[in-house]
Amino acid sequence: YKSREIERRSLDVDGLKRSFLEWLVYSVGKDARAATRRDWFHTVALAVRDRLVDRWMDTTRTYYQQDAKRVYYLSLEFLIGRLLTNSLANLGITDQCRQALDRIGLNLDDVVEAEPDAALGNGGLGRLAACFLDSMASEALPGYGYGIRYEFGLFEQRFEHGWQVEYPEQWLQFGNPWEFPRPEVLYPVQFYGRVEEFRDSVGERAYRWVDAERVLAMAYDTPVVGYGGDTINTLRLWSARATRDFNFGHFNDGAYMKAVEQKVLTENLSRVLYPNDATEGGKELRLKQEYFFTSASLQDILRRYLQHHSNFDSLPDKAAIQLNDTHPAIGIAELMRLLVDQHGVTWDKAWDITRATFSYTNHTLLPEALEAWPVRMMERVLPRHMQIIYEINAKFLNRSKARAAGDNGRLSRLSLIDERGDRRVRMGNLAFLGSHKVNGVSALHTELMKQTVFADFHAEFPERINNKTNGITPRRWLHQANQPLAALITSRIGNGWIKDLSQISALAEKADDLVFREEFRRAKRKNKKRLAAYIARQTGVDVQVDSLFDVQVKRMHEYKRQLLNILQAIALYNEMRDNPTVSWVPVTKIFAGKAAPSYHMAKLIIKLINDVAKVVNHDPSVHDNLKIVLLPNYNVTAAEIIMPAADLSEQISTAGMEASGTGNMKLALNGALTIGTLDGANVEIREHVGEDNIFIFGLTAEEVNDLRASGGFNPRDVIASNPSLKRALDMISTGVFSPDDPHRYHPILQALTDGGDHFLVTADFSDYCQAQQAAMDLYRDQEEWTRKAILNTANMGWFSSDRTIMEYATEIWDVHPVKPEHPA
Ligand code: 26V
Repeated sequence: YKSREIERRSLDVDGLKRSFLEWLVYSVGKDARAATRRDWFHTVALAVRDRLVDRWMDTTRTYYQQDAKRVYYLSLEFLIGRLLTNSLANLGITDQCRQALDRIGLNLDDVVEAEPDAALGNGGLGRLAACFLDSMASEALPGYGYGIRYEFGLFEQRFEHGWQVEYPEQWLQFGNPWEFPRPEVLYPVQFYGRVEEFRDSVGERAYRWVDAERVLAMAYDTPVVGYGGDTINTLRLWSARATRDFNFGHFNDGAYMKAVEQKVLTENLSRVLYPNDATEGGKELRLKQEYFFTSASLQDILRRYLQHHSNFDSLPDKAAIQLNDTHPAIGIAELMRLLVDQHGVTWDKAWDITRATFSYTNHTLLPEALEAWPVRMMERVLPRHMQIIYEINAKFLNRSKARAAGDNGRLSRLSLIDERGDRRVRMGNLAFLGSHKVNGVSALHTELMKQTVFADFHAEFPERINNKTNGITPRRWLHQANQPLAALITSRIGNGWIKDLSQISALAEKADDLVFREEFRRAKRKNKKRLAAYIARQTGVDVQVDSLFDVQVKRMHEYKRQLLNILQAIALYNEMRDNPTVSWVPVTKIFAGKAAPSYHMAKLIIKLINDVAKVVNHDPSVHDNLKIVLLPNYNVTAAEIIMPAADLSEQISTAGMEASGTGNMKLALNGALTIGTLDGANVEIREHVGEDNIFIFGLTAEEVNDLRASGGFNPRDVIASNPSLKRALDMISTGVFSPDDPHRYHPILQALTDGGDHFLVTADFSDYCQAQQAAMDLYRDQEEWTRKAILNTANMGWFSSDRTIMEYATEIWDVHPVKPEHPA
């Protein structure tokens, strides 16, 4: 028995191999001859999981014993992707595992491919949460992620006749070896009902929420392995369960079937991730999801706190709760409710505790993405919370009245309730008011927060807004995803950069080293070959490995301007056809990204890219000098293949609209040069890599603002004065790319002309084309290009999410590293 226990922890090749064979038989229930690739994945994952458990428990126990201050990252999304490569690399047993599998006649890379991609998020916000989990564990910070265990992650995207079609993403279909169900960690969460007033024991007015419906939240824990494997934190995801009343109630007259039906409906709460990252306003199920996971998480946090404490005075010294956007902002009202209604804390004290505990990150300024729940709905679904929000609002506006000095516009803008039209609760205002710190995710975005959405709040609380520029984990995005480059870097500067990315700056001096450049190119070429094979498999298009890989990968959104990119591609296509004897730099335009299922314009842009690609890719007159591909089903796993292979990184949003971007960081770290606007973190990337090593174009945020304000922009004039733009648009409007339906793109053309071109595609077109030309010209000079690419990689150290997370830890959370203690 004892030796078996040791075997479970063994990290050497023999021990791993024995574990694999044992797991395959006794847990997966297959013999080696019958085992599928998926069986082997489950086998290896379970055996690797064994190697985490002791250290996971040591970590948790140490936090408990030291009563350490914890940080709780509340997020409706965690885009974690696959975990096998990640766990092996962070444990440092990739080679041993590869050899052990080798001895069984298996290839680790094939086994890895059988893991589904955990896509519990839409895009940047969800992936940021996953990078933060990795960084918290790697920095030994006592950090917990809290979210929802969606049964269906972000939809699977396929193209049918060039149109996006959505399919359910059934990532749990074959079981999830990484999660530990905790059927005993169960909290009730209520909805609907009404509020009753009563007198408490000392005769004070008090309230209770009665006649509500109950749902249970059940925990599933996933270990989060830090680099080196010493700290292993927890991601706790909640799943909706019907209460036992449904299971064991007695039923008359066929009520049994009804009850079971009700059970299914209740459990729909955690069924599916909302696939929209802009508007889902007014969807009751979405509000219920938000409250469901927030309430369960807060109950869990208070339970943990109460193990060591008998009152709530020191809650802010023991718990920091970070709101990832406003999605969990209802938590502010919920903590007030728990403290005041359930634990008898006075209102003022509860409010001080709440504000000292919460902080809030804003991720977008897009008005349509700012959550505002109809008061009527909130009253019905969460009646007690609505009351609490009114109370918070009344106290706040009362206090502000003096300072507002008759400026009623200001007061109505500060209000938690938007009184225009149907009344709505402004969740951003609630999050701001209930937090001691509020942050933006890049320097520019934070500045714009102060000037726009939160201008009035900023005047009221000038210390509250601060910046925390986003980052990415170098473990997943360089060490694991780009093994050729990672190995090259380590061969020159050692492996300290994996844990401390600032060390990567030592590469800068290698930029002039011809041998190093050659090896850098070789690594890039290897990655490009891998991507080319992937493209061929996914789309059937053959691309030239030595062409310039020009990459735009991100959600499909008008503000991200995939349209600008495809228009430039059409213009380039025309130039190539007009001048067939010129020796063109071969270009491969690579797009990938999902559109929200209800976002018709974004879906039409997808169809346009596919239509243009079809024409261009089949036109012999461009001699393979231009290929366009739109890869289906962009997700974390696809990104891991794409990022290392890019030469040029497209970050071309309308200035002022992209809060930060994080794909921009992944691409630059992997040695792509950026072509971009001065938007989001592009501004800071330029500062770090140097303006000679980036292609900046277009209107600035200020110019965009002025242009829109003056109303003095006529896209028709711009189009008329730019023949190549006019020609590209004429080709679209005359059906060159859609002969079967020449009017298909009318909505796009309309938006760019009569629609006023809100995203300033036409305004930035000419400058963008010039920047593209500069990039192509530079690409001819492979030495110079490589030099700049190396300088990009070398100067991206600051964009590690380790840096970001330590800034949160010291400037917002006051949370400190805790080294796990391992019993002898
Ligand atoms: C909003 C909504 C609205 C209701 C429906 C569901 C839903 C889901 C997600 C969102 C959040 C959108 C905000 C977002 O993802 N922002 C991105 O955050 C990244 C990390 O900070 C940042 O790099 C991107 O620039 C920003 O667009």
